[in-house]
Amino acid sequence: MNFGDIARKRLGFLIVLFAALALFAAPHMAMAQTTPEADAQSVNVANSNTPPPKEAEASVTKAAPGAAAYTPLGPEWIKGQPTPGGIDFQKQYSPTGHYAYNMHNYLLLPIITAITLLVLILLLTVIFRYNRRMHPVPSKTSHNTVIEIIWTVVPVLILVVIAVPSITLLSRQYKSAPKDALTVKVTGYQWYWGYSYPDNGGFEVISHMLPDAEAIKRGEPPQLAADNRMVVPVGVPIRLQTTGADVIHSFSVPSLWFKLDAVPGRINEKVLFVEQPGIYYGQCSELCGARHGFMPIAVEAVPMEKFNAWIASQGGTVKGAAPTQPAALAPPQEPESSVEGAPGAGQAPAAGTPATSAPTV
Ligand SMILES: [Cu+2]
Repeated sequence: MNFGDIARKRLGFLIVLFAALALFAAPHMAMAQTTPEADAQSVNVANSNTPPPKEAEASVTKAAPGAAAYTPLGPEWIKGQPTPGGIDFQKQYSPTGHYAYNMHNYLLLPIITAITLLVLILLLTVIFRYNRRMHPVPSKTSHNTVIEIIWTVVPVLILVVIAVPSITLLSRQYKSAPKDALTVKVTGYQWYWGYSYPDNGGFEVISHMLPDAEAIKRGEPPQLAADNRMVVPVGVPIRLQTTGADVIHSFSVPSLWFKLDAVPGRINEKVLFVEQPGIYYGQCSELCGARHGFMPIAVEAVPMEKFNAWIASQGGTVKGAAPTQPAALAPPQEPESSVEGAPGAGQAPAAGTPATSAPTV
């Protein structure tokens, strides 16, 4: 080996090293580029130290005359949201979520780790023990019945061990809702969400992303907070139906282990079950156009009495109660947000749109 060979090898090694460093550093650099304001936001949200917004200010629902009082949950109730630098699943707040989370962390991860380590050890053994220098005369062995049976049976057993909880999880996710479950219909629009309540008079709540400044003012995470949340009762199965008004969207809330496509011309259905009162954030998870990144989902889970009060504040009818006069229904909401500066419906993002920072598609 002459000097040129060695130099070339060293150079190759250095290039690989720099590439690896660059790959590792890139996400950190990107994070460092966020504005101090954005950093302050995440700190605020993480600590929830910001004073809760005035209830009247946060309330964007127009209460029907004589309706029971309803106030939206404050930021201290935020439970399902991404955390800076997080690599794990979000904390789960539904039975299916717990099951899937445990299966991932206590079954799949250990198996993956063990297999990876085993393969690594085998590779290193081959590289260092059976190279030409250490082991000049190679073995001529071509069969070993015991080893062949082991490396066939053991993977089969591993797959069976994975298959049982995996199929259980699948069937749990597709379990249909009980007959008396409350139905909530989610419609994806370009680019906002509509939540309608067919069991409660059929009114529809239109939900837009809050402008960043307004979200921070309310102590909520920017780009995840919405002007009108999807309010649901806690501790009961909800028959959530999704459909798309224009293109395919996807209704996804990670902390509730829920993701369902919203497809034009058809209804998809899945059970949503929220264990604890709180606010859970999600996002549209199907590329749906220019403002795909700006149609967050905010689910507010509240006890049944509070949910009924909310229904009343929307002019809807409480399930099982005597229907009120149709005239009492609140007028259908405009697709435009009631919050000043919130992105309106159907507008493509223009340069210098005040409400948003750079899209992260
Ligand atoms: Cu969408």
